[in-house]
Amino acid sequence: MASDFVGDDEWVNVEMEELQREIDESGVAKIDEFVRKRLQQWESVEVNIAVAGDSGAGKSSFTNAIREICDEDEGAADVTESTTEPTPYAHPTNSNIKFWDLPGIGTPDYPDLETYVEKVQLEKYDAFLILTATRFTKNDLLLAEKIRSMQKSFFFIRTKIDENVRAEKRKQSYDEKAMLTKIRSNCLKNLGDHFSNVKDVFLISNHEPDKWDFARLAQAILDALPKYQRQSLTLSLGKAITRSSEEIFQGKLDALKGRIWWIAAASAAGALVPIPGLSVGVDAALILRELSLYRSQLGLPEVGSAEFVKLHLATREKVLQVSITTVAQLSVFLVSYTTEATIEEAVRFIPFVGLLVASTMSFGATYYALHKLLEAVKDVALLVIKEATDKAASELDSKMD
Ligand SMILES: Nc1nc2c(ncn2[C@@H]2O[C@H](COP(=O)(O)OP(=O)(O)O)[C@@H](O)[C@H]2O)c(=O)[nH]1
Ligand SMILES: [Mg+2]
Repeated sequence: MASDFVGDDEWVNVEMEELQREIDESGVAKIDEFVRKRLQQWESVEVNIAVAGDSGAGKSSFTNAIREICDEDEGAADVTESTTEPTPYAHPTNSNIKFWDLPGIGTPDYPDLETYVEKVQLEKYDAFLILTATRFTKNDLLLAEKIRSMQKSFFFIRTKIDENVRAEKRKQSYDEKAMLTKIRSNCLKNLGDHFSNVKDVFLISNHEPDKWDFARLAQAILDALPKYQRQSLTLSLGKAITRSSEEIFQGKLDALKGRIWWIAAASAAGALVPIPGLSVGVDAALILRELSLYRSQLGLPEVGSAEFVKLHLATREKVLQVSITTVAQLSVFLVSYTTEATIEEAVRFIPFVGLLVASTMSFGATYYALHKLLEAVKDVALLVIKEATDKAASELDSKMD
């Protein structure tokens, strides 16, 4: 299915034009280098997310949770002391993605909203998270109004839901869903008439980011960002969040799919490295590097890692099958497929890349190989996720027994 292969049609057209311009300007010779740089571009896109709210709201804990680092780790935000000035916390896998722990409004250095707005420089943030562990304050609302007037995105977040759930569990009439609904509607009441969308309120626990609205929040932040920033944050999110949300998993998959035709173009432009056993040459180094990105992005455990060792034998074997690192292994993997069908898919790119594809076989073969590999890694990743989920469920069951 053609539509399956290209996630974001409109953007592919925009990007193909970008490539065409580059060819017009610099010729074909430098395409390889251009594409390699272009594929790394997401790592240099800056994203600044502001995390606001009173002291004790869970700001530092949130910046740690979303970055998937423990409160005790190096680079973790301190959850024992309050921030006195905006402090950036970079994502461990991408230093251009920063979560800013903002000081509370009403603290000595920031006595009121006016001083706050002046000192904190709201313009520089791409989205705002407003946290509370109890009720949203007047200052929270004023800040949200201010952000809205700047036409930027903001989200209201109620933290420490795990504590509410624990307390509720002690009651005989335990009903988690009803309790969450009540907290949500209390938050809305508390926010007043100006902010009345239920979807804008997120109930989370920073200590259990796989539960409640944490994944929905991560997705909402992504949706609020422009294309390239969204792609950058999507590819920077860690394993736990990716596994806890089908939507984020799919987002990663789409971002990876969107890179394939670029690599096929680079491969076609570069010198061909013939793979033994394949009738056409593809750029094996490019493919292997991309495959390694697929594995890490979709959360496959490294061969030999503690997580890998604990997997079922059959799953381990599947992980091994896609943990290809040499040209010979790649050739064995690909030789079991026939290429014709995908070459047809690739034809739509020919008007653009035709110029540089003296031998179109290389474009088609690379394009095809990467789709097969991504598909294979996806299947294994889903298997690993399912196994992890099943294991967690049975551990919970045995605890309850
Ligand atoms: N149970 C629970 N405790 C939390 C949560 N978020 C933060 N905390 C705790 O609340 C305290 C204040 O959190 P912190 O992140 O430092 O808040 P900040 O002052 O807004 O930066 C710390 O002891 C955290 O461990 C949460 O979602 N659930
Ligand atoms: Mg703090």
